Amino acid sequence: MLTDLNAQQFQKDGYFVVEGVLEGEALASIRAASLALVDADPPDTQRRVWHERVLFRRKPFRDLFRIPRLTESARALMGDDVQLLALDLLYVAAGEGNIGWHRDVTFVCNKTISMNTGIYLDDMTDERGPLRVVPGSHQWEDTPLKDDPRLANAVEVPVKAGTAVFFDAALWHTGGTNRTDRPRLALFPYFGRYWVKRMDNYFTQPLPADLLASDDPMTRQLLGLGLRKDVASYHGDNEGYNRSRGEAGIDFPD
Ligand SMILES: O=C(O)CCC(=O)C(=O)O
Repeated sequence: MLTDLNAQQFQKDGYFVVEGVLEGEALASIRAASLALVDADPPDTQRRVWHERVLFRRKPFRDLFRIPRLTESARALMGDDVQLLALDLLYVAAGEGNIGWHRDVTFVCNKTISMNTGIYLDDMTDERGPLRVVPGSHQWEDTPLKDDPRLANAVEVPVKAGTAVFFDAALWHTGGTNRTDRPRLALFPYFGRYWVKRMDNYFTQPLPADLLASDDPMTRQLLGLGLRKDVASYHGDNEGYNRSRGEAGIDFPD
């Protein structure tokens, strides 16, 4: 799927585009489930984000784990011990937008330790306000200010529906204004190395039973439930070593 060259490009520019991550039935059912959430909201909502607890209660979002083009791309760009740290759905109403230039984490490393992903549910025409990024800015120490001259280097990423834009979480970016008369919808799976954990119990408690009981090794790793065989994280620990330090029945199933 992705090559070492692609990964090098990602490290250099701070972002990488993968087309066709959501297609056909997968795209249609995620769009429908997203629009149902929008419809349940007050009609004057201008912008809203739903997090993974809400989304994982709906099957089309749980099925994301069955899309190798997403999970394998994330693995290739982030590392073998990739984990899903969050999943957001973003809605921007017709006529609304521009969140302003920002980065998602404010510290900078010489390797990516967490990465956001915009999967756009509609064609990102100029009117719909595509993502804009400043290539290479993930290596800069400072956060973007409105009048920074380096913003002149920004590029637009006008992708087709179902395309994923993976970006280092420190990359300077902004979403454009939605100048259409339709919602602007995007999913944001946020990935990190396996040893970068959330501070709360986001995944284990609210996780739907079928995800918690999944025996698919990649799904379990992405949910932080266990590393795949022969994958090491942190200072080289594999799942066997992690378990040898824990207690069966409490830290992992018997
Ligand atoms: O709307 C987009 O394309 C980017 C959104 C974003 O950066 C954010 O919500 O933090």
